Amino acid sequence: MQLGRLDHVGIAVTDLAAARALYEQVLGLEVTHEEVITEQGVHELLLRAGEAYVQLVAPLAPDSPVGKFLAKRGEGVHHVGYAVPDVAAALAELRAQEFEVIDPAPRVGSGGTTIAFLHPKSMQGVLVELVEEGTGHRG
Ligand code: V0V
Ligand code: CO
Repeated sequence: MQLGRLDHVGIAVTDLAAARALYEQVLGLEVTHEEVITEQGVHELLLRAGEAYVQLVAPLAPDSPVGKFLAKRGEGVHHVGYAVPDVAAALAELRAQEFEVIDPAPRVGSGGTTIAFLHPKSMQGVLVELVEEGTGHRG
């Protein structure tokens, strides 16, 4: 597995506007991208923090991954995303090691990225996302 830089930290929030105000006004970060990603059940905001992003994710429905997380654990760090050059290759490598992944095949993520998730139960309690840069723009 060839991991690149830390791409983003995903933070689960109930109120996207309140979270945005906090990150903009208190931490001074700037929103560079906003998207509703129906397939993942999230409304997200990306804020640039140096070479990485903070990804604020609010659930589109209570039975979505972030909706369930909020109900069980409340607001907080939800996942960590790492850049990889090739998500499909990384998944094939993990499969060869019989490592538990959530997504058997890559999915479409924020700003046209290609993504896949590794299960928190196999990653010592942390949901890990692999992110391959796409042709889209995240700011
Ligand atoms: C759940 N658990 C977590 C967790 N979510 N542990 C650490 N971090 C998380 N984020 C724990 C939960 O506390 C339970 O532990 C156990 O896993 C089973 O949870 P559950 O509530 O029954 O939920 P499941 O099993 O239905 O689903 C959990 C998984 C699901 C992780 C499989 O959330 C998933 O598929 N996530 C990947 C997709 C996703 O999160 N999308 C939103 C971000 P106990 O109680 O058994 O101990 S989208 C995104 O980031 C995008 C688009 C992007 O960056 O581009
Ligand atoms: Co993410």
